[in-house]
Amino acid sequence: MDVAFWNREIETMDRRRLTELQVTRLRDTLDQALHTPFYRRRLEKAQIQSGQDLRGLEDLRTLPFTTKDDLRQSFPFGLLAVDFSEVVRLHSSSGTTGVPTVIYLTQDDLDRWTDLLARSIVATGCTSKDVFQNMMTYGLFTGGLGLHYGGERVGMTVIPIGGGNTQRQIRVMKDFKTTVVHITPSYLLHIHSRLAEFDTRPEDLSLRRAFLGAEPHSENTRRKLEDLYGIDAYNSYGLSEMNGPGVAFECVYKQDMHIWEDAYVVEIIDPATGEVLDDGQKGELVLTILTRRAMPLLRYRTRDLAFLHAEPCPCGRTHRRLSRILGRTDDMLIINGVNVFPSQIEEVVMAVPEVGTNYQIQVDKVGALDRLTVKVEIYPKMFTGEAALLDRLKARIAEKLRASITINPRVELHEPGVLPAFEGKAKRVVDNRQEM
Ligand code: DLL
Repeated sequence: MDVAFWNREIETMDRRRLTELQVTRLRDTLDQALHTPFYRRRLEKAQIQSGQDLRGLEDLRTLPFTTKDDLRQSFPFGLLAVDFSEVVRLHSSSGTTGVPTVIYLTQDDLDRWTDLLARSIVATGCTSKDVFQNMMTYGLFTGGLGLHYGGERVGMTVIPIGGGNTQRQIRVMKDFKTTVVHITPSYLLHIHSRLAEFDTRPEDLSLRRAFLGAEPHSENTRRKLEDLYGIDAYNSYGLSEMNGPGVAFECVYKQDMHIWEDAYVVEIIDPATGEVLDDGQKGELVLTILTRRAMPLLRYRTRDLAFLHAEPCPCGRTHRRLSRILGRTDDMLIINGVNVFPSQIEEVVMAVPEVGTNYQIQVDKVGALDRLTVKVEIYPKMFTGEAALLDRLKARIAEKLRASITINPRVELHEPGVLPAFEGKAKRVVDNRQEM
């Protein structure tokens, strides 16, 4: 396998030097954090008057976590560590409750973020010869602009098309022979279901790679997309609080995502107790950003559940790898007392060959009990057969789900195009219990 680097020195740095670099950057970050009212209060309580008070990385564990609520309460400027005139860009997410959180970047911050993205893109084997169609939303969301500048830095031809307008996406892919797309997995699934309508087969495209991110997806979904389009798909993880995409990205080996440890201190904690867990143990990902002066964030609780691999990757990069996101501490469904993660359901349905490109999870209250319904779209040809075949398929899917999540769901089979489609992040769970 060909392995290319954007910054070989940093990407393959031995672990001891990498830790030293983290400590130096962490000290600077603490100094910077002391410029904000929020962290000044907190760090003084922890007896930190300057970054030099930090003896080593372990000392970080003595500091309290930062949460999304802290960000909201500090809105708009409580976590800003530079003069506002130094800020060249801000990004924001409205979140489900509507209270915004905002992230600020100086020009240097932006340059360092862009570099992480260039590094990520090159790790997947892309070069300046690629034609890159960026189908993520541009704007306050970080997915669009983040990869846009990363792509330009690598020298790819960047098509800043943004999300939506499927017909135009397909036409542009054909017109400019797009070789790589950046897209949510749900939208890439959806585009496939519409190719025929626009007289296009996957072979008519020049696509070779996809960067998939911004939402959870299973290994089975990746495989499905790779098969449907004949491409390599790479998982990409990030969150606006940590700049956006470019926190962790898969390399050509596609065995989980290198998390860029020169830019982030990574911890996995037990979400209930806050205790730091070892590599290999599943828990909540906690990140400290080391490369942002405008807005430092220390020990930020992402709510994403994952684990770390420490074993070396064949590509030679020394930065540890982050597993696929297994769920979120806040997306677990409790159905008649049983804990179910939507990711478990996705894993099952996407492995069923008859299932097409869309599904939905619905939970209702029926009397005193919860009822789980899993709705899947199946390929049109399935509806031409006998009804008994459909019943058997339904039973087979229900049985596979029961084996994974231990409860019995109702399964509904639908024709393509019936369930809501998404051009950005998908919202697959409809929990009708909350409205009662
Ligand atoms: O979604 C940043 C991003 C854009 C990442 C484009 C990758 C590609 P937010 O809108 O703040 O930022 O949402 C962050 O999305 O905490 C995860 O729960 C989820 N998420 C992002 N990437 C993945 C992924 C962007 N590859 C939240 N797998 C995160 C699973 C993901 N979940």
